[in-house]
Amino acid sequence: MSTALESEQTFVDKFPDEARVVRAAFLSSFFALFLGAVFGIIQTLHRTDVARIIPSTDYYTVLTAHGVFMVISFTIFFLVGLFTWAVTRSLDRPLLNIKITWTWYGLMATGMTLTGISILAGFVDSIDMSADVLYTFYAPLQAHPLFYAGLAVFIVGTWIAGADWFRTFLAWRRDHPDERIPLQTFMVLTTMTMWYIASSAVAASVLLFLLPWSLGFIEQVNPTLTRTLFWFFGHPVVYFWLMPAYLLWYTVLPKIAGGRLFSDPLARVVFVLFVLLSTPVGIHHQYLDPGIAEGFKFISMTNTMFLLLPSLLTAFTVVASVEYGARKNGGSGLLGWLTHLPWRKPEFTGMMLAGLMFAAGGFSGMVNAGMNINYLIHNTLWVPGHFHLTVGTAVALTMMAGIYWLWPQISNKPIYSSQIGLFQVVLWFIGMALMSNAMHAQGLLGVPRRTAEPEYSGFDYPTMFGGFEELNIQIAIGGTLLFVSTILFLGNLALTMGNPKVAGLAEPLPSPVSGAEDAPQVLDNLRLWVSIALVLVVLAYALPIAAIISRGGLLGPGVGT
Ligand code: HAS
Ligand code: CU
Repeated sequence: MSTALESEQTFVDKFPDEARVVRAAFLSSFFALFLGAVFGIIQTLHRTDVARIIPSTDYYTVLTAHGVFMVISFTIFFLVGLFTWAVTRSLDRPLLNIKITWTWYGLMATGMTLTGISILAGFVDSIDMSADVLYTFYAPLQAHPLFYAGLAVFIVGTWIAGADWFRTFLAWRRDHPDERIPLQTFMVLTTMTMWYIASSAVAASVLLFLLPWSLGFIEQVNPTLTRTLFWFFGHPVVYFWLMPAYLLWYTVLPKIAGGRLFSDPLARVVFVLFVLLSTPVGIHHQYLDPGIAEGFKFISMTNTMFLLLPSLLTAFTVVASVEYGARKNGGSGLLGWLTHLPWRKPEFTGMMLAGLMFAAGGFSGMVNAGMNINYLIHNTLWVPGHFHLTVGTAVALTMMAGIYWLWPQISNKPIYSSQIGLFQVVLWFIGMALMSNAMHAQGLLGVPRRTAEPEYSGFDYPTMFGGFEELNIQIAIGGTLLFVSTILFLGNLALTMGNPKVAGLAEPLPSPVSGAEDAPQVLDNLRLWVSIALVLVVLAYALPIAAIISRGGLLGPGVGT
């Protein structure tokens, strides 16, 4: 029997052991965010020639550290924390064995520490170790073996985390044979399914090629093959970052808006579409690679265009759910309902601004995905412009905003200051609007990405509005605002942790307007979706990979053919 008292319990009241893991994962995530932000500000001021505190020879070390700490460490530690919360909360039962839970957390933390050390050692000339391979780490760039070994340990940690959640789900299933999979657990299981498929390729690339090559066991590798295996993983990984944000948009944002999720079935459809379509599209990062036939690139483009669908459905469902809340609270009119929303709450405004920016990021993604226009923007600063809207805002800002709602649930401590929180999320939005817009614009001017010295003084009218140098100023100001915003976020969280515990913070999540009972049973048939996903992967990748190996050899030209 669920009593009123129970619904007044927070997550930490009910599941103190799990809450500890969730907090540890979030804190690891935010430690990485801090490091990533420090390297971010160094880099933005260096590239725009505002302040050069590192020699340009260290630029790639900074860029690698920024990328790896942000998109591998910050995002994925947040994900495992959030998913642990979501599975436990929605199944309403503890994880099977908390020791296993701590084991995967420990593996992830150890792996990331090793990888982090190998990168940071690049700054110390007296140590013969470096890993300036950028967060994409494919050949021909080569890192110290510790970099790959750390990554491998980290990924194994995420695999065990997935197994932990699946096992807990199966135990729940035995007790509830006829019930629908609770929505949050459904989201976790589908996302992890995608992750297993995607990360198998990068694991193969690291264990079979990159690590043995870096250890000197094999002399060379086939760079096109390691690039292709990377992008097999490299596209779906962006949805691995995005799905925690979607989970919050679907299941928490409607509650904060004072409403309910509009449609549970539609949410399930979206996550199933991601399982099916996330992987057979990776070649859209390789439109300019020689060695892959145009036809395969065309197939990848077609799949990518279909892959827009789940995000477009998300835009509809999430906005509809928020509108439902606003209208329930007295909002009316075509747009008048927008004034009946809790804009003073940082968790609400942060997620909404993140969504708004994702609409822009989605559009630049559509540009990227077109084979012909891709030639215009590939390897220019447009691409970092794109991903600072997607992972850098849709994901990062949603995660920060989510913490303003989640942290009290997992610690019984109220947020230190909602005002600072509100200021912080708005500052992020302004900083990113400046930085990312200017990056897109510079990309169109032909400014390359991944270079320390983008000196384009040869441009006509370099200082005019929209010219190279003026855009540099926008990037530098934007980057600085983002750094300040991050520090405000971390400071607010640290002060929150110092707050005394209080009672009465519980915020139970409401059920959807259209619930799981309206969703066709087949949506919960994970076996079916995995099988179809695997067939699609084979169709998209078997021939291109076979062609790459038959032309270039398993271990590069002249070897292994
Ligand atoms: Fe991307 C490159 C195509 C989404 C991240 N992408 C990158 C790279 C990264 C990245 C990191 O086709 C660089 C990799 C590198 O280092 O080389 N991307 C796409 C497409 C999508 C897309 C088609 N990307 C993402 C997401 C990312 C991400 C998500 C991270 C999380 N991307 C590409 C391509 C390249 C690429 C090419 C290669 C470029 C090159 O040449 O190198 C789609 O998934 C986007 C779909 C999104 C939408 C938007 C829907 C809008 C919503 C908003 C709802 C509004 C709300 C609030 C909730 C269609 C859901 C409303 C607010 C109110 C106030 C009312
Ligand atoms: Cu992609």
